[in-house]
Amino acid sequence: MFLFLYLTISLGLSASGVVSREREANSNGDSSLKDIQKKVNDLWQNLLYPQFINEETDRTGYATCEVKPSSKLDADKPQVTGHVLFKQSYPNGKLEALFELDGFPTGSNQSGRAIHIHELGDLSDSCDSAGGHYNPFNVNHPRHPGDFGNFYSKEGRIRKHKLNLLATLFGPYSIIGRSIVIHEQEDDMGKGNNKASLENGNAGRRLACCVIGICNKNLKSLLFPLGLCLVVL
Ligand SMILES: [Cu+2]
Ligand SMILES: [Zn+2]
Repeated sequence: MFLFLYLTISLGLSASGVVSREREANSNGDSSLKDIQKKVNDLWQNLLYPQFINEETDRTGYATCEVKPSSKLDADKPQVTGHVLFKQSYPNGKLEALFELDGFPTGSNQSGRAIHIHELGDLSDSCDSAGGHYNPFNVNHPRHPGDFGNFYSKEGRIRKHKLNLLATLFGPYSIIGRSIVIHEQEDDMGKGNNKASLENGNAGRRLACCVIGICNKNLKSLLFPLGLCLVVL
């Protein structure tokens, strides 16, 4: 009887030991997979944009796009200038952007203006050589990562802070080196019932554009103090 009890207890104990060791092995497996994913991401990021994950920085990526008017515009069109600033913490943060644009007409009843990320950072033919919408996943407009929607100017200015954007500064789908285009007209958000609507939102001519580039943290920390967009310029 005692022998039976002894055997039962010791079998039970060793079985629970096996189970907990298995659990440990599984969680070790999960965490080592996560480690590998993180190492691959870091390696990729380090190769492409080493300054984003320099351990001495705050592991936040900053980018800027200095907007200039298209050189192809007629003289009576708005001459839009300004910048779009981006901020994103590495590796899993959502992109946020601050739009500060000037030069729109000051009258009331201004139409909305579409702003998008376009595929190419090529401004050799001004904004016209920036290509179509950046569309890495081959989807219809307005589901492109750089479809920022419509912006409305007040007294000739646009000031807008957008959070949780789909676009990213990091990895294979980074928007660094691509362009931003500010359009003359409103984006129909894919509801125009024609082919162009699902490609570009029928937003009309390109008023202004710029190429997105990595920028220095110090300037941007002035522009994004404590993550708020209190503009110092
Ligand atoms: Cu566009
Ligand atoms: Zn689009």
